[in-house]
This record gives sequence, structure tokens and C-alpha cells, in this order.
Amino acid sequence: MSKNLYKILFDGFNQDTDKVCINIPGQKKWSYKEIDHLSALFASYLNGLGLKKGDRIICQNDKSVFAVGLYLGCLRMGLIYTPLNTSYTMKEVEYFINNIEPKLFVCSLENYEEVNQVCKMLGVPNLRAMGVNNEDSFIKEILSLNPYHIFESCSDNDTAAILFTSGTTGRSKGAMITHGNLSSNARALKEAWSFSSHDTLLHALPIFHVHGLFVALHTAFLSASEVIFLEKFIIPEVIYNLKKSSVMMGVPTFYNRLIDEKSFTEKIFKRIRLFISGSAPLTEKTFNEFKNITKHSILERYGMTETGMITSNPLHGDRVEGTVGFSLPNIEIRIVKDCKVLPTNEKGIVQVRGPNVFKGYWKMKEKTKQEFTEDGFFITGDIGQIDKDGRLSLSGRSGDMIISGGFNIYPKEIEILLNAIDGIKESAVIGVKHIDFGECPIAILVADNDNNLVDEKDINASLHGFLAKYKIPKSFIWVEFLPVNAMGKVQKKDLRIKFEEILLT
Ligand code: MLC
Ligand code: AMP
Repeated sequence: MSKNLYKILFDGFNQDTDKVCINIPGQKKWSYKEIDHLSALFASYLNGLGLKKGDRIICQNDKSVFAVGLYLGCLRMGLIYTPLNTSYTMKEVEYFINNIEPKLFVCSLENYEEVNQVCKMLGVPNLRAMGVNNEDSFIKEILSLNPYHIFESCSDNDTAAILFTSGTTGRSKGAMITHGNLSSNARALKEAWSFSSHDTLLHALPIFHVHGLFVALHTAFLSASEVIFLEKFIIPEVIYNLKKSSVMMGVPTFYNRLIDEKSFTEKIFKRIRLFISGSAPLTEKTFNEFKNITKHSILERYGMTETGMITSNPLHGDRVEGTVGFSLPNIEIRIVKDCKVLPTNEKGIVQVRGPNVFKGYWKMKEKTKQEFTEDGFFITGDIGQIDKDGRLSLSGRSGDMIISGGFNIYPKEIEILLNAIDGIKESAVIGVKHIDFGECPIAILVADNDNNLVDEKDINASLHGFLAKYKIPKSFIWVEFLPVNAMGKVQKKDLRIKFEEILLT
């Protein structure tokens, strides 16, 4: 039997094909039948291009129902889907193209010219620009095709998607995520959160990451739930549509913004049965303030690109603030320090094993080996402890990754660019508290020459062509020297303590 993820989702919604699948407020409600048809039209197009199982496609396009159709079409065909953050610059995109060697790149209309140059330079055989409505010529072409209702035969171990996560060395790693990883996680989440065809999910997340693409869409589709599909998290639209929703998924920034919103009152959330948070730490303050307003305990869950969702607070039973809950069925977690598995309530690195864990980094065999233990656990790099009941709490990360509004930022990538600027001798990028985004990067700089500091505008200008905007440090601070230990390693912990409060005011 084929383990194609699309077939598994199809079997989930097939009894309810007349139900609304994607509801785009003010535009159109797409039934499951129509979405299935749309995915078959994209499959037809991809097939017409001669693409075959295992070929890779990069998509850096705007959030739309057609982007979802394209994704599902890729699954149908057994193609490997690689979504890119829409804020990535062309320099960043160049790296991904070189690494992935896609047969097709789908970009947004506005980026066509620049992407075209890069694709030509790097020999990408096909480039298409896709708009967000059926006035667009590419969409018109898709809609005129005969559908191709294929479910390419796939095993659990076949790669369905490659998602990039940045690396500690500054180079991004492509996590190969299989049909089996995704289907097992979708089933686990449907069960854990009791998703059904009676649910309406408010979707305001981007669809180029695990959270918005896999966690939200797969869980909803497998359950034949309706998805209210918003382009992004815009408060008035969210408030208006929450009234019609039963579940919302978001990063902690969503909840902080709702807390601050005066119009977020009982009549807005009275139909909601579940608020879910993840991708970044939900502070106890946010959890409690939200509870005071809504009487809802936000359900916090924990996951990663490489693993999908690992743990979740319970749907029934206590949701304890500051914890990320219990491991999902068939997923094992343990806490390890100095190669020893620790007993309950002791802090170490979280390791995870199960059908959710990815099969490795694309073209990085050595790196993959380093991140797994001999007995097959993936080393997450997150620091945590498990209590006697099995609840996991996280208390940081072993590396210096920053999570800003749910986006991961790796300091090394920024430091390399900063250190290359004339006038900067060395730099350290650290994460500090930020009221809206939870955490944000700032740069601590040492000058080549104290009497001639590089202008902040010039630094910003040097970074802009190379880094997505959310990675650009929110502040630049000059110091005489960086604190180092006896081995000469910069002590970021000291810097974090020193500059902890800098962006709070
Ligand atoms: C936008 N900006 C950010 C930012 N998002 N800066 C820092 N961190 C962020 N997350 C900047 C923009 O560059 C812009 O800069 C300004 O803020 C306003 O941009 P915007 O697009 O209007 O921002 P906004 O819509 O308010 O977006 C904020 C946000 C968004 C929090 C709603 O970032 C978001 O949707 N985040 C979700 C990320 C996510 O899905 N993560 C899941 C990863 S998967 P300027 O200079 O132009 O003003 C994962 C696994 C798991 O982690 O467990 O789920
Ligand atoms: P990504 O690589 O984008 O998938 O991000 C994964 C990382 O996000 C994890 O390794 C954690 O550090 C972090 N993360 C995800 N969910 C949570 C959560 N609920 N609480 C704290 N951190 C989280």
C-alpha cells in the first residue's frame, strides 16, 4: 500500500469532500473536492514538465490557496518540496539553489526578474512566477489543464520535503523529511488535539515552515476541518475571524499581541475550544495573562523542523505553564548529559527517537551522523528536564540560536558578515529580550580603530543585501573588547547578562 502522504490526507477527508477546506475570507470557500482537484491540476502541470519522483522543487512564493495546491501536487507526484522564507535575499536563495539543484523554482511575481537572473546563472531548468489569484497567467494555465489524480507510490522513507534550518557554522542544513515522518505526526496531532470535521482552524502563520505548513495544514486536512486562511497575522482580520473559529495555532507573539488588543473580548473567543502555541518559548506571564482574559490555558507544544512535533500539553488534564507537556505516542524522549541518561528532574540535552524524526541532512552525511546517537536518538540541542509524570520543561538551548517571533536566527551567519566590514575588528551577535518577538538579535562590535566607528547606516546597508530582514540586529553596540575565556572563546553568556534589558524599553 502506498504511504504517499497526500493519499493518507485524502483518505482522511474523503468522506467529507463537500465540506469547506480552505476559506479565504472575502474571497472564496474552497471545498475539499475543489482542493483535491486543484492539487491534481498542479500534478498535471508538474508531470507535463517531465518531473519525476525524487526531483526537487523550490518555492518562494506568497501565501495563497494556489501555493497549497502546488504543495499538494508535489506530494501527489512524489516530488521533494522545498519552501523558502519569503524574506530571504537573493544571496541566501543562491545558496539554496546550489545546494538543492531544483528542477523547478516557483517564485512570486514581484521577485521574478531577480530570481530569473540567479536561476539562469545556476542553470535551473524551469522558473515560474505565481500570483495569488486566478487573474494570474500561470494560475490560468494551471486551471485550464486536465487533472492528473495520481498518488505516486511512496514508502514511509521517501523524502517529501526538505526544509532548511540554519547551522551553527552559519551554513544552512536541509532536513530531509519523509512521507512517514509527516503522516505519523499528523495522525498523532489529530488524536492528541481531537481534531474533527467540526473544527475551524484559524491559520495566520506563514506556510514555509513546519508550523504553518505541516502542523496546521496536515492536522486539519486529515480531519476534514475547515481552515480560515489569512495571508498573515493582522490583528483586525484575526479578531474578526476568531469569532468563527474553534482552534487557533500560533507563535507566542500572536498571543502577546492578542493580550494587548482591547477588542479581544469574550464575544470574539467564545467559540474557541483550543488555543495552541509553539515554535518559541511561551512565557508564564503570557500564559497567565491570556488565561486571565479568556479563561483558556494555552496548550503549549514543542517541536523542531527535524522532528515535527515531539511533545504536547494534554487536551484533557492540566496544561502546566512553563512546560511543553508529554511526548506524543510512539515518540521517546530522554535527557542526556556527558553521554549519560539523566534521571527525572535533572537538566540536560533533550534527545528524541520515533517515526517523526527526519532521515538526515541533505548532502551532509557527516553532519547527520554527528547529530544522532548510536542508538538512533536525535540530539535536539534544547536543554530540558522531565518530571516524574513525564512532563518536559525546556530551559534554553545548547548553542546560541536566537528565536525571534518564531523565526530562528543563527548568530554565526551574521557575525561572518559583520566581521567582513571594514572598520569592524570582531563581533558577537546575541539574543536579548524583546516585548513583541520574545527575543531579538543585537550586535556587540569591536572597532578596528576607536576614533573612526563605522556608521550604523552603513552597517545596515552592508547586511541588507545578504540577510533576510528579521535577522538584521535591532541594535549595534560598540565595546572596547569582547569577554573571552582562557581558551579565547567569546563568553556570550556574559554579554547576554550585561545587555539583557536593552530592547525592553
Ligand atoms: C517580521 N519582522 C520580524 C519578524 N517578523 N523581525 C524579527 N522577528 C520576526 N519574527 C520584521 C520585518 O522584517 C519588518 O521589518 C517588521 O518586522 C514588520 O514586518 P511584518 O511582516 O509586518 O511583521 P509581522 O507581520 O508583524 O510579523 C511578525 C510575526 C511573523 C510574528 C507575525 O514573524 C510570523 O508570522 N512569525 C511566525 C514564524 C513561524 O511560523 N515560525 C514557525 C517555525 S517552525 P521592517 O524593518 O521592515 O520594519 C518551528 C517548529 C515548531 O519553529 O516547533 O513549530
Ligand atoms: P526550528 O528549527 O525552526 O524548527 O525550531 C525548533 C526550535 O524551536 C526547537 O529546537 C526549540 O528550541 C524551539 N521551540 C519549538 N517549540 C518550542 C516551545 N514550545 N518552547 C520553547 N522552544 C520551542
